[in-house]
Amino acid sequence: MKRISIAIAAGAILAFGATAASAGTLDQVKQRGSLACGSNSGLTGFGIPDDKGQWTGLDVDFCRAVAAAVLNDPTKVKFIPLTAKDRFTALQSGEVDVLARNGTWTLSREADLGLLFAAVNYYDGQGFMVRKKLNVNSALELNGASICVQQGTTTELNLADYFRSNNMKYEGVVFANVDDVIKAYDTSRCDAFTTDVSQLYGERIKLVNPDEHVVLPEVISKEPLGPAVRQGDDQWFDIVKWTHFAMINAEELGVTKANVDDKLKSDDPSIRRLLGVEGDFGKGMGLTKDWAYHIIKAVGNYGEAFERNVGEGSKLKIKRGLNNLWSKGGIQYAAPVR
Ligand SMILES: N[C@@H](CCC(=O)N[C@@H](CS)C(=O)NCC(=O)O)C(=O)O
Repeated sequence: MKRISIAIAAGAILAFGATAASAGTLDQVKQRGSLACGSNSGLTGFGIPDDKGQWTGLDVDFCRAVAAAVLNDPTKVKFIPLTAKDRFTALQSGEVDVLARNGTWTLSREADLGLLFAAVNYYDGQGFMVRKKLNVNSALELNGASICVQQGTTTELNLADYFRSNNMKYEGVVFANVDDVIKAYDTSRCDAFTTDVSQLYGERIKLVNPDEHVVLPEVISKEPLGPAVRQGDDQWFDIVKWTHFAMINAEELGVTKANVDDKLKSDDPSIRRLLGVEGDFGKGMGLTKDWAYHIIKAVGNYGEAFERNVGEGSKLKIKRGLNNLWSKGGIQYAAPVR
């Protein structure tokens, strides 16, 4: 008898332990009054504070959108700078509620690290940058090259795969810190720099003479970048996922930061549901019915966030490409609000 009750008690503690550690993120965020967002702290277009200490970027805006949905206030976000190496542990340990930091969705990051990627807010792929004066026109001409790469990234692994499958050799010049990678490349300690293509454009700006460098045409991997959460809290997973979907649906329906108030009067049933004029689609997630209205009012739709941070309205001038809506030749597609 005694044994059984000890076993039951232990089971109860385990079950309780699991719940306390993982579930209830929404309540924790509400109680704290702010969202802890794991961010990149130096990546133009995705996550970086400007001269006035104001955080900017596509991932930064994503966290603001989550805060708008949950706390009705996009400013209630604490951005926690995380390097490539320490980002997943910070999410696992509960230091951050969401990790929105140019992270690639992979099987092992979900199944082995106990995480879930909630959406893809930027479809990317890995590329190479070289000095123009090297006269290299293709990554296939890089046999024997030295290549600067950051540790703890998918980049490091894809680099090895690419050279192996093309029967080429390279010398990896590897650093844990991105600034060291950039410095090494900029001072010619390596012939090429490799990372996700969006990041090549973001990092090129930091070089002494950005115009002296060129991004090679090959894209050697799939890098679906998106926000991640811990496993074990389905409600929170839904909130993060539907934040992205709300931004995509808003773009598809022509709802923008500027016209969202007018759209409250729209007769279109899809717009009425999205903005909470008809039905209550926030309730099931523990949110108010106008959760998506707050997102759009705060950061705009996905297209607006893209253009402002990485597209035509930014220094990067990246084309929408794969990140265009599915109805406009891209692959951004959201499930419907109904
Ligand atoms: N998407 C890839 C690469 C992401 C990544 O961390 N890239 C580097 C190179 S630009 C970076 O952001 N470093 C910034 C830092 O560690 O502070 C991944 O998830 O592994």
